[in-house]
Amino acid sequence: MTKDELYMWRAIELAELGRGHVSPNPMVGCVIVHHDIIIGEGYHQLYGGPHAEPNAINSVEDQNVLSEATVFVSLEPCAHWGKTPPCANLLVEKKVRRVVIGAVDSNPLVGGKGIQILKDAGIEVVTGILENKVRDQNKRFFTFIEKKRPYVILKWAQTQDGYVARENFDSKWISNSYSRQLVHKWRSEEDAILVGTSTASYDNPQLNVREWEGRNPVRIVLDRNLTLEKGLYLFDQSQPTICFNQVKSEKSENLEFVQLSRGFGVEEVLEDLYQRKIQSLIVEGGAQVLKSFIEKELWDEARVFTGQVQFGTGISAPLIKGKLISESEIMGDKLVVWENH
Ligand code: AOF
Ligand code: ZN
Repeated sequence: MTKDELYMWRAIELAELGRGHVSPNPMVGCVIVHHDIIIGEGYHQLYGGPHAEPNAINSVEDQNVLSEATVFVSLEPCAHWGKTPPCANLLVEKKVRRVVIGAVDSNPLVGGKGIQILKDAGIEVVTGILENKVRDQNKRFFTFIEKKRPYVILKWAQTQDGYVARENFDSKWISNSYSRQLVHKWRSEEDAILVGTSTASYDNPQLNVREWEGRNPVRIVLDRNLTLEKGLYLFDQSQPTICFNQVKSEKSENLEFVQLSRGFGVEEVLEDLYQRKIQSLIVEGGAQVLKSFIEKELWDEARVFTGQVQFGTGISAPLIKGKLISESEIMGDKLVVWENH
């Protein structure tokens, strides 16, 4: 690892402290180094609050040495007047000697303009240090900005013999309670969670975070003809819920019916969620809905549990082709994570 990578690693580590508090902004960390000693650190702590760079600059005791210092920042310093003044201007004002950047900010308000401001001021700029790490850390932000849709995570549990449910939708537990707890953690990490009509009606899921601490995602249910019973947990208004359909638009507290008029496909759903600034979505089934995301290539990650049971017959699990990211074992269940490439 080079010195630049080492300090960038620290910036990424700092950025991570913002996870869960800065969305829909990216996580960003900043380290200031003078003669090989870290003299300042900061990160973007809270959505709407100061960015990483001013926090790091303010932490430096002797502001006079900034002109000989190198600033390591995981994301390109911003060039726009947003909720705070442009960070690139701040670095120019402080006359820092060198700026090392992880990834370019794809936000059209920034997109290279921050780098240009620095270069125009005669500051030495290096980019692309641990870029993949930074992009992976902020995969939701980058997918949302670049693909104009939420980051999509598919999740399902299948039996040893490849079924996600019995023909009659009976017997919903395939994975063990530890795996299910992990799923609750995952729910707390995403903006929204989606299920189709069959899953909503047969499983009557609550789609909240019960077995973990954290905030509930927005619940999304697809019910084209509004045939779902209103007594289901999904309609109890206990957390923000959107029901996409082709019948009506109607809004009450925590429950919104949205009529999709242009079509009822995955594209239209994701388009609506993008407009609502939902950056990430976890799709929890059923098989038909999962398959439609796969068919349209509108997914980023798939997390597949294989439990220890066999059904012999039933509804087949989706088939997925992607890059294998990890394989692990959770008390007898197998968990495989795929990435779409
Ligand atoms: C930086 N440093 O630490 C972060 C940046 O609404 P604002 O003013 O907070 O601006 C948000 C945008 O600024 C966000 O979409 C992204 O492009 C950039 N985030 N930039 O220089 C930071 N968090
Ligand atoms: Zn900024």
